[in-house]
Amino acid sequence: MKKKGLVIGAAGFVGSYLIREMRESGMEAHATKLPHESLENVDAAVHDLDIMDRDAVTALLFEVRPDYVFHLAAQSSVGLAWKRPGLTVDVNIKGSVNVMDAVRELFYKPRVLLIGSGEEYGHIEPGETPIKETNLLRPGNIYAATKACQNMIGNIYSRAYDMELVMVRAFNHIGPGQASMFVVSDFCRQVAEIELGMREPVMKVGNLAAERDFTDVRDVVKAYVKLVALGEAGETYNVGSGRARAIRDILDLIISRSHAQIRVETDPNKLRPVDVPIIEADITKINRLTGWRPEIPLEQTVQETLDYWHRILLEG
Ligand code: A2R
Ligand code: GDD
Repeated sequence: MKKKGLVIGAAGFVGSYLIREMRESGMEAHATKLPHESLENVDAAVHDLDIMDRDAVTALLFEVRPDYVFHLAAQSSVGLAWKRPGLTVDVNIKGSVNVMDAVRELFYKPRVLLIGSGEEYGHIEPGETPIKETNLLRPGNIYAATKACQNMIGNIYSRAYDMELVMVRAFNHIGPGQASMFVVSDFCRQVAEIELGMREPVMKVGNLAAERDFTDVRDVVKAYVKLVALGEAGETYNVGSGRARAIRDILDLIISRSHAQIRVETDPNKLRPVDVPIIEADITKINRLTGWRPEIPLEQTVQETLDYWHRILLEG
């Protein structure tokens, strides 16, 4: 029998990629979006849902009765979390608890994937990279703290109520369609704007010394589909590439794809009050369980993201 999967928060970056992967793996797909969002051209039944409305989450779960739930809905920007801490806490903690409570009330036990972040590890001591799931969490920003909290509550619910909750710590994921508030999409958009004569040949950047672990979103959603079926209840799995890259090297790679003469300037607005120096995943745990490892090279993702911005900007 076909498994039924429900993606909560599907109108963001990851959602439509995940729906495609679910369909390819033979799942029936349901997806939610906020009422003001649009989610078109996806092969899924689409429902409106605000996870802050606890009763609405319960009603939808009773209506859809999914075998698998992918909980993506979040305030997902580290940068925005500094400016909107209350909103970030509400959506990422209270909203997630609403989802867990609604699942708990069901008359059966769906398997649920809670998407957290590599940012949960925060400050990493020398010798702790690549970082394992068992490492101490020292979140260094508000977004990271909310995701660490979701992870801890997920762990508690899973054991206390014998629920099938599986936690993910996703490291930076990138690809065509990502909002330009995230670094790779931001840099690619700026280069495309320069090439199309829409801005001066000057790129505005933030902290180039940070090192982050980047994975193509299409690889990330493959990991999610494997983990929702195979992940052990109450366990946490890193999803990343296993290799950190300096943001400066990413910038150089993106600029090297352009013929334009580009100058780079630091924009103080893009610097964060605190920016963890390095985040790099150890992906042994997920690899041992599922055989997953990422396949798409960074160079390909960067090129496709540049092409994406050219297309979007030309379409106006
Ligand atoms: O904030 P918006 O308007 O972009 O909507 C986001 C949505 N969302 C909500 N959905 C239901 N009820 C809410 N109260 C609520 N607040 C926000 O969740 C957006 O459409 C979606 C999350 O998508 P993105 O922000 O594009 O995140 P992405 O990159 O798809 O990442 C998926 C997950 C998130 O949990 C991240 O924190 C994690 O992976 O890295
Ligand atoms: N956005 C942005 N813009 N970041 C910049 C820039 C810039 O111009 N210049 C340097 N950076 C640095 C940031 O300071 C940070 O160290 C790094 O690039 C990555 O920033 P983002 O792409 O904004 O992502 P993030 O790491 O803060 O968060 C993303 O990854 C997390 C997983 O590690 C998001 O997708 C989160 O939702 C996700 O959990």
